[in-house]
Amino acid sequence: MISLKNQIVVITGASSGIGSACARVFAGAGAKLILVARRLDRLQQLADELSKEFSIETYLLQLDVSDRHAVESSIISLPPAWSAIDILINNAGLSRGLDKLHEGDWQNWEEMIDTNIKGLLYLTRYIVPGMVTRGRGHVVNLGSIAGHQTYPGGNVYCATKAAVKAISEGLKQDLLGTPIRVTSVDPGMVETEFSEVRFHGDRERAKKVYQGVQPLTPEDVADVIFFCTTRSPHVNINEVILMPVDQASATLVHRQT
Ligand code: NDP
Ligand code: 8X3
Repeated sequence: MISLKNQIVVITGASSGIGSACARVFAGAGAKLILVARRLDRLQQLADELSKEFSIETYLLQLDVSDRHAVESSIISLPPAWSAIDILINNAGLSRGLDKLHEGDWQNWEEMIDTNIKGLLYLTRYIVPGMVTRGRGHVVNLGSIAGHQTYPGGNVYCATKAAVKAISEGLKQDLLGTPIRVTSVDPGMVETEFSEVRFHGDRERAKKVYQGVQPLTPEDVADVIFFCTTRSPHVNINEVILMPVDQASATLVHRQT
């Protein structure tokens, strides 16, 4: 297992769910964290907790990952002490709606495509060249079971996660001959703010998604990401699919009644 002490780790979508859980796990290992999200108050609160509990350094980036110019200027203007990024966790993402495609809302589509695909591409494009120059680095992309199996109403969200799968495979191929590692971590059902965001703040509808099921926790996913990033440098874990014991596919879920 390699040490993450003082490694610089960028976590997008660190203000909630899987991203926040990753921040805790990597902080516990002594990493220096660049925390990215739009909600700065949440990042600040997390950073305060982490610096008290683990005495680690954090750098906060209030950033919309779908804004290419903002991503470019944020990465270019990182202070020298923060610019040699070792690990990029492309986690920021969201689903919007569960409408049939022919009845769908184009604003929902654009938000998902802009965040889940373009945002991930922008971070990758502006961070990976430095990794190649320094001869070290690891990119972890948050895919999903939704990138492997399309489910009714999932249409565009599933397409964005299928894109993440293709981008992860493509990046791995393009980085062949360098020591940079690429991993796609593809969870099934994880209880976070994900469903609340999907249903535009409808908490009751969001709660029903997890009713009668023991879903994964964000910590379960962070644990897998930590495992992938701490293997010996010659080992690349390309793809991990994890789901709750109560889930067998994107649509087949066992619920206690
Ligand atoms: P949450 O809604 O809890 O967290 C999503 C995070 O993404 C938030 O921190 C949010 O921060 C950030 N984010 C969203 N849009 C943007 C943006 N434009 N710019 C910057 N940050 C953004 O959901 P999860 O933790 O569940 O989701 C994390 C990832 O895991 C996503 O990519 C999701 O698709 C994936 N995933 C989730 C599963 C689940 O069942 N929960 C299963 C499989 C994959 P803020 O709003 O402050 O910007
Ligand atoms: C999130 C999991 O199955 O709700 O990617 O799409 S699912």
